[in-house]
Amino acid sequence: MPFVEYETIGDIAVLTLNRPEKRNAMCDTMLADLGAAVDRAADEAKAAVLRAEGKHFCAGLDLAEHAEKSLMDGVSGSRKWHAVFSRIQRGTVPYFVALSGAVIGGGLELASVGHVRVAAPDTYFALPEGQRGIFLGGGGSVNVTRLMGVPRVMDMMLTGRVLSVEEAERFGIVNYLAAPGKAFDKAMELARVAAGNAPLSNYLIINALQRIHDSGYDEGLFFESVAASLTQETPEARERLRAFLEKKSAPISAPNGREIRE
Ligand code: 1HE
Repeated sequence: MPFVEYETIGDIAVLTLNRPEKRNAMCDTMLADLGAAVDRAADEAKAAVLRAEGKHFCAGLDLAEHAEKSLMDGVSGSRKWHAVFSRIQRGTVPYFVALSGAVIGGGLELASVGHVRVAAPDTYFALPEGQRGIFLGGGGSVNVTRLMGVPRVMDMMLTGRVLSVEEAERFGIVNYLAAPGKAFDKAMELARVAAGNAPLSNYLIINALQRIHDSGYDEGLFFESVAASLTQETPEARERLRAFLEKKSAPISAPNGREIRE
């Protein structure tokens, strides 16, 4: 059995971390299995959902395996995490991550390279690298800090602070709070919506937005204009714009259940 199961449901690839007896701690084999599943999803799906078997999403790096590694193996191991995670973050399909239980260390680094995070009420987040005598190695210095800022990551790493799901939402890690046991269903619902988007728009959303944000003001605006005109030229865009103008696609409605004032 691979440590990451792969299946497709319609256009959606579902990747399931499957090492619950070790709380889905990421060993080398599991990382390789994740990479293989990510590559399949890129070929076969229009969107992907990443979830985990068992109560906990991921307890981070497999510390038992890590404890035996040489310095050089540690560095190349970290680079392998970066390579696999980059194929999620800057790949061809958007990832919706369904979270529950512990999202610790490398587990949070993994969650942070998804594009949208949905969390059940029992989810909690920690970065105990300081207490373990190690450091982030799965891209968290770049990606977790992008989500919630360097000061909050520093606090978590220095003090062992554990974030509740509400704090994590406030800090920008969690996009959606799901009902108990419903994180996967909500992630699937969102993935189905994204799978219906024009593929080039999705590609640019996941590949261009952050790069534009990272570039200079002028370069960013220039890149945006080029990306906008590229999408506009596709037959899909023309068809979708026409459908809206001919009132064949639904208009956007106000969010359900929220008070709307005139
Ligand atoms: C593990 C790991 C692991 C569990 N590596 N084996 N991550 C951590 O510091 C988190 C460490 N784990 C925990 O704090 C707890 O396991 C949990 C809060 C996640 C879950 O607690 P619980 O009571 O449900 O499970 P448990 O009894 O602690 O663990 C069950 C088994 O999983 C046990 O093995 P067993 O053989 O005794 O049954 C644990 O040893 C094993 N296990 N977590 C190895 N992480 C790219 S750099 C990223 C750097 C980091 O990720 S640092 C954070 C590491």
